[in-house]
Amino acid sequence: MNDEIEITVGELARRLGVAPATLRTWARRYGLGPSGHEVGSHRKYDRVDVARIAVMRRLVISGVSPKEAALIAVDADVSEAENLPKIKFEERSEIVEAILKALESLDISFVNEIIRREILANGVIATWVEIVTPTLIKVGDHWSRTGLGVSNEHLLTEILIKILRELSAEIENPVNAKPIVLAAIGEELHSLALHALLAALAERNIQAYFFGARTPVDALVEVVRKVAPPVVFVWAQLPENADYSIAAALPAIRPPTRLLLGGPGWEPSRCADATLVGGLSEACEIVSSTLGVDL
Ligand code: B12
Repeated sequence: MNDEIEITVGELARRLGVAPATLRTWARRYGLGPSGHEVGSHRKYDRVDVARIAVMRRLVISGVSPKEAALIAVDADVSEAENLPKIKFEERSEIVEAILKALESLDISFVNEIIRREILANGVIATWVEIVTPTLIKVGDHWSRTGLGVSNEHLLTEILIKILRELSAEIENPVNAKPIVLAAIGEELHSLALHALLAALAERNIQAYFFGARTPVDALVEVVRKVAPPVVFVWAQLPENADYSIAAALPAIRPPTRLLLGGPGWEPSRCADATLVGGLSEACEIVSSTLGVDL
């Protein structure tokens, strides 16, 4: 850690997304003020001050009263990141709100920490369904209502991809001899649900080839010919990307490749030649049962 930092109340306010007036109140009321050099009539915040204010802010974001948060922040051992007080949430919706607020103030490490902690405690599926999906939907709704917040969408995407990728990095003894295939079809750039599926399958030791965004039907046909995967899972977030030609295009092989479709882009009435999957948990169950693996 850099011990040399010294910043003004204005800089700290910008960095943490807290109003300068709030920082002054925290200093006056709770003794969480700057203790660095005096510049003119103002002191600057040093590294320890900044770390304490960050602890205070995160606790307040997560619903702890300012008074209680200040008591914890003043006493916190801020010498190492792992010593920082752990934030407890009462409700899942509080976590979603905390993530949204943290994104607003670009507190990437906090978003990272919450999501990783949830996955560790409750697994990929519960975290994706109860925390990540509602957060993504809120971020998307905010953008479509106001035209703002695209940066939050990008930030959250990058954080999620990094976490989910790490979880699916290495599978030592996969239960399936042949990996399954995961792809987003046509011009589809939305691939997060596929990353979630890859990580949830990895938790179950199921291995997959990840083709990600904008995979053409021809490429999937070629892959099926080459490796005969037991399952091909195809994601379409947007209706214009749902390419229904995929069902007829996949080569008939023995044993057959099972085609699973996921995402709101698919129109159920046009998916008779495949299995349309409604959620992450269901996707894992169908993949497992197709592979003959008990969950
Ligand atoms: C992140 C994001 C992006 C990122 C994608 C990054 C990436 N690598 O994936 C970026 C910034 C690239 C992006 C781009 C665009 N986006 Co966008 N994006 C989103 C956002 C916020 C999350 C997408 C996501 O991952 N959704 C997956 C889950 C969380 O959401 P869901 O599919 O609705 O979930 C339901 C089911 O699918 C199911 N489910 C959830 N998870 C899983 C997992 C599995 C395995 C299964 C089977 C089911 C399942 O449960 C949910 C409840 O029913 C959504 C908001 C939203 N509501 O989804 C907008 C959203 C999808 N985007 C939208 C738009 C318009 C765009 C752009 C066209 C914007 C533009 N003008 O450029 C482009 C299109 C790019 C393209 N050609 O594909 C709109 C689509 C509106 C529509 N229906 O047509 C949305 C809905 C935002 C909004 N509210 O308007 N986007």
